[in-house]
Order: sequence, then C-alpha cells, then structure tokens
Amino acid sequence: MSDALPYHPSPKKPDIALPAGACDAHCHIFGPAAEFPFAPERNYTPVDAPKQKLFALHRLLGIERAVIVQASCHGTDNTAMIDAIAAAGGRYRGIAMVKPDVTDAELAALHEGGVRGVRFNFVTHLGQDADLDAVRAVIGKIKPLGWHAVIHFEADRLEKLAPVLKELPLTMVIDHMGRVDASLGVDQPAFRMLVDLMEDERFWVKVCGSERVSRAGPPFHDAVPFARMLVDRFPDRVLWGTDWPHPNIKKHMPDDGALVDLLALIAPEEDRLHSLLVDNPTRLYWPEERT
Ligand code: 0GY
Repeated sequence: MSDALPYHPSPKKPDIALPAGACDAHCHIFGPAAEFPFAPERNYTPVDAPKQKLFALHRLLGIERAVIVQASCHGTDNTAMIDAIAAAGGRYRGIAMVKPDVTDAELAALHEGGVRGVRFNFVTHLGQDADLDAVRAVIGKIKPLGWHAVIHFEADRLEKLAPVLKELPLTMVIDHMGRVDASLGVDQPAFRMLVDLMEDERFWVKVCGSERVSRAGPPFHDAVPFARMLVDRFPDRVLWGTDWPHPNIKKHMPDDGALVDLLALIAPEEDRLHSLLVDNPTRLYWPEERT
C-alpha cells in the first residue's frame, strides 16, 4: 500500500501560454502497479501515475514533448517508461536506470525505445548512492550512443561529488538545481559549486524542483532567484520540467499549472523561455532535428 501524497487532482490551467513544442524535461510514470509492478527493492511506494494521466496533464499545460525519467521505485525495469514513450508517438524521450552489467544489446533496445540517457542517484531517501565504479562502467557503455548522464544529488553531496563529475567524459544534466536549500541564499557554498560546475560546457542543469528547493512553501517564490540566475547565466544549458507526479513530496503537493506560471518569473524574456522549453531540450533529446 502507498502512504504517499497523491498528485494534485485538478491542476489549474496556466496563466501563461507556453511556446509551441514546449518540453517537460522531467516527469515520471508510476505503474499502474497491476500492469507494471514496482521493484521489490524500492524505497517508497507511490500512488499509481499512469501514462494517460501524464498525457492529459501535458494537454492541459500546453506541453507537447516530454522526457520521462525512470523513477527509483521501478528500479532498473524501464518497461513502464518505454511503454509510455511508445504511446506518445515520438514526442517523448526517456532517461533509464540500468544495472552496471547492462549489455550493449539492452542499451540498443532502450535507444530504440526512445532512451537518451541514464540517471544516477545520490539521494539518501532513494537508497544507496550509485556506486562510482559502476557509474564509470555504465558511462563507458553509453557514451558511444551519444547519451548523457542525469545526476540527482542532495546539495550536501556536491563537495565530494564535484571532482568525480569533472572527470566524466560526457554531457551531464544536474537535477532540480542541485536540491539546494533556498533559505541559505544564492551565495551558499553548494550553489556556488553548482555554478562553478556549470562553467564547464559538459554540464546542464534543470531549473525545476522549486517545490523541493523552497523552504517558504507555495508559491515557492524563494526558489526563483536560483532558477533565474541559472537561466540568465547559462541560457543554452538549462532545462525545465514539472516533476509530476512529485515523488516523496511530504507537505505541499504542487499544482502543476502554478509551477508553469513560475516560469513567468524564472524566464520572463521570450527568448530565454524559448531556449529553456524548446531549443535546449530539442538539442539534447531530438538532435536529429537540428538544421
Ligand atoms: C525526483 C525526485 C525524487 C524521486 C525520484 O527516482 C525517484 O524515485 O526521482 C525524490 O524522491 O526526491 O526527481 O522526482
């Protein structure tokens, strides 16, 4: 049984209109468990969040494309995610989780299914950190496919992790603004380290997770200065996503329409918003469309 907070039952239609081709670069599919069982070794049991609900949300928000990130509650069984991508007819891509001994044939099948990267977790409540030797082994296998790594960490891990990441020879996307604590301000060491990493062109960052970074609660405005600074300083290497259905949110389940409205503060200029929602995700996830 799940004791997780359910996702918002009736998100608002956003006040702002998103540009054509807008991409939600971070969302998840959970089950449904009856069809796609959760992993026995999972650290939490979420409420079912099937693909039809995700598609309906995207229609409401004005989102045409998406990247489904494999959630740890499904372990390395990427079936539910691949099923959702297949149902979206080329408009969705995926980020997988894989075992260290994943074979080239398995990776090729994932690529065929729309996967373009692998995620590594360094987050206490999601279980054991990714093993660094395993990370290096997997990266050796995915680099020839042109994939990237998605790195999900808690802010207090960055000091130890940064030197390791700097050695990795591929594009890396950092989740949720490094999960910094908004109450500590933009001058806090962890955010400065994140900005420092971003000076290296291999790094990208997702300026989502305002509801995770915020300490003030809805409407999460205390997270905006972090996102805004990243968008201004690195306009060509930022991504944004809803993070629907918001796993492990314990207190303030966000309204996804209100999260879209935050974009009016995060990227108020039309060209910045277009880079964030259209150009950047297209470059990373649909590079074949580049002219
Ligand atoms: C997120 C954050 C979380 C969970 C997962 O893989 C996951 O289960 O990503 C979290 O619990 O903070 O990125 O959605």
